[in-house]
Amino acid sequence: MVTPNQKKITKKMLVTLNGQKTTTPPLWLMRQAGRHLKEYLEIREKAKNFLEFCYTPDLAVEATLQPIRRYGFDAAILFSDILVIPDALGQQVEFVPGTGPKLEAISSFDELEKLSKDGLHDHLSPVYEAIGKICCELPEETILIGFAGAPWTIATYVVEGGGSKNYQKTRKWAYDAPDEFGVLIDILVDATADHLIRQIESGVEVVQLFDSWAGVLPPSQFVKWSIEPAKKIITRIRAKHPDIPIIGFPRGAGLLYQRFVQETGVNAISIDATVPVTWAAKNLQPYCVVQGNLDNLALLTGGPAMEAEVAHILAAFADGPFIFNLGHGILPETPVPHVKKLIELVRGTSVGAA
Ligand code: 1CP
Repeated sequence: MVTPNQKKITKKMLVTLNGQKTTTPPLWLMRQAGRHLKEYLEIREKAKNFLEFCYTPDLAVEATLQPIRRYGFDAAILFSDILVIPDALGQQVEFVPGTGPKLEAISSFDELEKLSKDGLHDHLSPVYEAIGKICCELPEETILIGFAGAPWTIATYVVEGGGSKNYQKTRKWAYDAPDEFGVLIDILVDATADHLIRQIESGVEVVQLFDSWAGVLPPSQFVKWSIEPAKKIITRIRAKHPDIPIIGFPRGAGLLYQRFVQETGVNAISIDATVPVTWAAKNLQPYCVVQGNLDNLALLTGGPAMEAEVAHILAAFADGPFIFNLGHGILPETPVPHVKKLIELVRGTSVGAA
C-alpha cells in the first residue's frame, strides 16, 4: 500500500529536494506567471489595480495555473507578490502602472509603530484561500511553491518607499543604528515566518525566500541582514513543519552563497546567472540542492546562444540533485517559443502546440 508520504515523494520536484538525482532535472521558471503570457494580460484587466488582483482568489488561482497549462512545468508558484507583507502590516503600498511599487516610506525608528501584525492573517486570507483552490486544480505531478520576500529585501522597499538603485537610505540606517534597524528586520522576520507557515498550512509543498537585493551587502552586513534573518525564519518554519523543503535565493551573493548555505541550512539554493556553474557544482551542490541559473537574457534571445548556455548548465550539475530555473525572473518580452525550446532542451521531449 502507498502511504500519502510515499505518494508525494514521486513528484519530481520533491524527489530532487529530497536530495536524489532524477533522469532529467525538474524545471520551473521564476516569474513564470505574468506579463510574458498573453492570457495573463487578458485577466490582468479584470482587477482595478495589482494588489486587488493578488487579493482576488479566482484571479490569483487562474494566474498561477496559466503557465502550468501552457508549459507543464514541474512546479507552480503561487501568484502573489512580496509586497503584500508591508501592505498587510499597515503600510500604504501601491503599484503605479509603468513605474512599479510605491510605498509611504518609513525611515525612522518612531515611524515603525505604524506597522502592526494584528490584522496580518485577515488581510492575507484571500492568499490562503487561493492556495486551497490551486491545490485542488493542479495536475498530480505538479507541486505548489509558496514564497515571501526576505526581510532585507522587504526593508529596502519599506525604507526607500519603492524600488531603488543604491538602497542608500536603508543601508545607511543599518550602519548608523543597527539596533533600531534591527527592530524593523525583526518585525519582518516575524510576519514573514507567520505568512510562510500559513501558506504551508493552506497547502503549499515548498517555500522560497526571495532576497532579491542581498547582493548589495558587503560580507559583515550580509551576515547580519540576510543570513541571520533567514536563519530565524527557517527555525520558526521547521519547528512546526520540519519536512517542508525551503529554497533560499540571496540573489547576487557571489562567494557568500556558500556561507548562506552552511549557516542557514536551506534545502536548496537558487543561484543567479553570474555564478560560475563549475564553482557552484563543487562548492554548493555537495551540501544542498542547486536551482538555477540560466540568464533571463539568454532565454529572451533564444537560438544557439541559449542552447549553449543550457548545455553548459546541464553538464555542470549532472552529477547531483538539480532544479533547472533562471538566474532571475523571466522578462516580459520573452517569446513563448523560446520557453518551449528551453523545456525541450532540458527534458528531451517537446511541449504541445498552443
Ligand atoms: O501585472 C503587472 O504589471 C505586475 C507585474 C508583477 C507581477 C506579475 C509584479 C509587480 N509582481 C508580480 C508577481 C510576482 N512577484 C510573483 C508571482 C508570479 C510568478 O513568479 O510567477 C513573484 C514570485 C513576485 C516576487 C517579487 N515581487 C520579487 C522577488 C522576485 C524578483 O523578481 O526579484 C520582487 C522584488 C517583487 C517586487 C515587485 N513586484 C512587481 C514589481 C514591478 C516589483 C518591483 C521590482 C523592482 O523593484 O525592480
